[in-house]
Order: sequence, then structure tokens, then C-alpha cells
Amino acid sequence: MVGVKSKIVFFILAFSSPLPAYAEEFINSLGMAFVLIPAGSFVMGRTESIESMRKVFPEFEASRFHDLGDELPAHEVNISRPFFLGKHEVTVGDFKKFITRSGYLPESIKDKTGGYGFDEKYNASTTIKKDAFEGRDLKYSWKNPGFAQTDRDPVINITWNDAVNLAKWLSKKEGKRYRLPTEAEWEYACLAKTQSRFGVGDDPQSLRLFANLYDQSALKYWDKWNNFAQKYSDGYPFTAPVGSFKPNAFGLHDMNGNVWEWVSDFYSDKYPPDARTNPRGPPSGDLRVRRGGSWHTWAFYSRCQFRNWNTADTRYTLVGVRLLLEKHSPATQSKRNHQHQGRSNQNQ
Ligand SMILES: [Ca+2]
Ligand SMILES: [Ca+2]
Repeated sequence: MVGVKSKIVFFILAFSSPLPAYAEEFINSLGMAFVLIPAGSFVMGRTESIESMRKVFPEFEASRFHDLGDELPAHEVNISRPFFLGKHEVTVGDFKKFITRSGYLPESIKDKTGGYGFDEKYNASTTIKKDAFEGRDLKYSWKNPGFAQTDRDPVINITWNDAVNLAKWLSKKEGKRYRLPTEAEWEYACLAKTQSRFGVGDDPQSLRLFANLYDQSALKYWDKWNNFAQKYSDGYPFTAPVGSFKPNAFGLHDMNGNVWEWVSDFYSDKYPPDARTNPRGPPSGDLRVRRGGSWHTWAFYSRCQFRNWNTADTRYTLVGVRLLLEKHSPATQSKRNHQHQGRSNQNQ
């Protein structure tokens, strides 16, 4: 049943951009907002040299740059169809509605191993484990990452499988097709028609208004990483309520930082060299990709081109998701066809 609360809203973008003068926004049955992203082409992967990056990130040792080979080769990608993408990361409140209404058991609870959490007793000089995060532990889950979150904060400690099940449940409920974005769709949306490091600029210190990253406000918890923190305080040592920072030119908030976002692709360590249309990644693999960095991530790893990965059952304090809604709903079309065929059979 299509949600009665669903509605289409048009709003004026209050800043100049190469985009149309208005963007289309869709609000789904859980109250989640989706922004229409136009079709288009872009260069996927890193175009700048390591030498150029070293000047911008002088605090990083050489090995960290050598690990960026999976951002190559830069290649042209065509996204042939417009799509709706979550204006925000999925929130604790969104996920709570999903759990309550569907009865779904998140993987950290179902497999009885729990999630990860921030150890509030952590002290860098005295904690033996030398890590502020502990787990897996049954006391941690999407409901409790060890620090306070509001219903508007991004949900974390959810697995790739949990994210996919949320999309499947919404699809069935609304007769539409929700899914995780592909890596290509995610990077295209992050860049928002720019060719830049962050989609909202190139200078890491320019992200103050755009991204919740590892900043001065986090230093009292992790002072050993002073050199890598943003030079300013963004006010959020942990997650921030979604939309606390300014959007990119597509109207998307928190593409850089706040939480890593699961995408649909299996991970491979290099891109195919030729141009592609709507690439979906390798057909099989052991790892799923996550994108965009988090509240605990340095700007270096929050670039639109950076790729990270985990197994599909990983749950962690830095990883959440943003959903994609297909503009044209094949699920609805397929259901109609099926019903039509069923009636035809009955009549024969
Ligand atoms: Ca922060
Ligand atoms: Ca994010």
C-alpha cells in the first residue's frame, strides 16, 4: 500500500548551482526525505596525483598514500537514469519505526554477539586495550553505541544485511523499489557535478560548515591523534543529528562525515579502465563497500573518492546507511503485470 503520508514537495534551492532552479523532494511513509538526483556523467576515481595530495595532507606518512591505489583508474561513468537519494543518512528514529512496525531483528541481536560501543572509561594512557571502542558485546546495538544519540542522529551498529532488509521492507510496504546506492551512484551524488575532493570544496579546513569529522571537540577523547584532527571545532565529538551541516549542491547532507554509508557493491581493489554506464561492481566477493567517512574520521578519508570496506555482517560505531529510491518503480510495474497475468489465467 502506498503510504498515505507520502507527498511530493518542490522547493527552491537558495543558492546558485549548475542544477535546475528547483529540486524535487519525496517524503516516504516513515517521513524520510529523498532528493531527486539528475542523470549525468562524471569521472569516477581519483584524478589528482599523490604528489599533489601530499602537499595538502603533509601530516600523513607515505604508506597511507600508497594505500589509495583502489581509487584508480579514474574513468568516465554515465548514470543514465535520475534517482532519489536520501537527503539524510537513515536516522535512529527511522530505524526504530522499521523495527517496531516490521518485527525485524537486527543482526547484532539475532546472532547474539551484539555490537560495538564507545567505552566511556577509556583513557589513552591507562586503558590496556588502547582502543576507545569495545565489542562485540551484547550491551551494544543500534540502540546503544556507548554514547548518547537522539532520534535524529544517524543509526549505527547496523550491518549491510540490516540495511538491505530495511530497503526490502520499505519496497514491499510502499510498492516502490528502495535499495542501497551503488558505489558509482554514491560518488556521483557526493561530487554533485563538481570535480573535487569533497564535492563541497577541496580544502579540508573548508569543511567546517559541511561535515561532522574528527575535530578539536573530539580531542579530549583521543588526544593522541592531535595532528590529524580538523583545526577547528565543529561542536560534535560523536554523531550529529542529520542535517546539522550544510548540504552539497544536490541538496544532500552529510555525504562527507557523520557516518560511513554502506553501498551495494562488492569490493574490488581496482576499477575497470573503460567507460561504464550504471556500473554495479564485481558480481561476487567477500566484502561490501562503505563510503564517505564519519564523525571519527579524518578529512583525508572523507573524500568522495575514498573507498573502505567490511564484511556484510560487520556492525560498528562509525557505519550507517543512506537509501536510494528508484524514480521509476519497476516493483510496482512488475506487481501490476503479475496481477494482470493472474487474472488472465483465471479467465482462461
Ligand atoms: Ca566532529
Ligand atoms: Ca555520511
